[in-house]
Amino acid sequence: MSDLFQPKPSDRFTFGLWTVGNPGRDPFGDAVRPTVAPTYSVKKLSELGAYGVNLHDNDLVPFDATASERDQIVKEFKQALEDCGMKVPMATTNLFFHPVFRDGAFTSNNPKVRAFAVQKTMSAIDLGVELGAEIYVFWGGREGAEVDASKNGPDTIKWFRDSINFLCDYVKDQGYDLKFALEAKPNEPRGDIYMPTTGHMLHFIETLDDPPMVGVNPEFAHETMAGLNFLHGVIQALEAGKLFHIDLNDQKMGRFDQDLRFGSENIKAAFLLVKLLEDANWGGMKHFDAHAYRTEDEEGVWDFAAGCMRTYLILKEKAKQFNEDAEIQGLLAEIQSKDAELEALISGYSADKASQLRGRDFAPDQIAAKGHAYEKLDQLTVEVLLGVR
Ligand code: GLT
Ligand code: MN
Ligand code: MN
Repeated sequence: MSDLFQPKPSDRFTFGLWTVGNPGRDPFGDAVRPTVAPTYSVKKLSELGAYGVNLHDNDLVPFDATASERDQIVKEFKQALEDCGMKVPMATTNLFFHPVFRDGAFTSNNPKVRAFAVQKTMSAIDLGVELGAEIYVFWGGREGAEVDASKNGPDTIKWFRDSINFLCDYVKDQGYDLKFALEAKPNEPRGDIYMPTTGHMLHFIETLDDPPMVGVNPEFAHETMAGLNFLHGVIQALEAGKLFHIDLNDQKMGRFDQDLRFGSENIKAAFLLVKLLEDANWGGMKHFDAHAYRTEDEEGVWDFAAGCMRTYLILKEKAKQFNEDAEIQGLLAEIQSKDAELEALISGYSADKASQLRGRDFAPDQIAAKGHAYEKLDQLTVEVLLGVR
């Protein structure tokens, strides 16, 4: 098999400790795999060629650990990272598992819970920074509702904003070099989650005290659950300079949050995503937020992890092939034909341009008569993916 698809740390692939450590528990059934030690995941992932691991505070330090237990755990974990040459580029807070968060964390009706959530996040930020994280993710799994009558809706947005603003200031006050990335999800575990899509988050960010400090962490499965086009969400975030992090996985539309192996379901969408990131030379971490099928044992988990990275690299190679294919590029040049004079006319308003524009005859019926050759382009794309070109 080609070495081209062997992951290397320079590919910047990361996995959450909670992904390869997922024991396969679901709402209907118990764990099917033993829990693995974080230090073991670090070792196994480094052998597979990953760059690093990401974590929630409680993926590493149990919720009820004492200060000295915490320090001992962190010390051993740091040693494992060093031994394996692995990094922790992203960290986050578990604000969803403990029953105290059953009605939300930053958006709980109870001010004590909201304050505890901010306190817990401050400690988790300290932990993340101690481990070297530069991106801090906020996924509000419990920030939602089943009973909308229970909350004054606008308060929930305000509370969420107050918490993020507070934590941004905390980071600056500590002198940390850390940026925040907000991750949207439409539902699950709540019946409905507030600010359910990347688009909602992009707007919310602009209402914060320090918008440049905050970006998004879109997840393939989450936009797909909502029936949206993930690629379009990522494009908008990228164009806005807000793609701080990305959660790669796969998902069938209209299902529960499946977190499937990257590229296992929607190959064309995964291809176009990889092509987008590679063409843009995006410098962020390629983070896999997925887990092995519940049918798998430990060996299946490492097959899953290797598969995520291998598929990304195969799709990267396909993107290169697509970009070098003379027929495809010729077709694209025709499809995306330029007209410098007209483009200048409609960019940047002036009264003179408006009157020039009013005087032009575009012969729309003539333009409309011509097909766009997208059938041909899509077939060529599919053939690249199927390996016959
Ligand atoms: C959880 C969730 C993910 C988030 C993780 C970060 S935890 O597994 O399903 O989408 O990215 O909090
Ligand atoms: Mn995620
Ligand atoms: Mn998910």
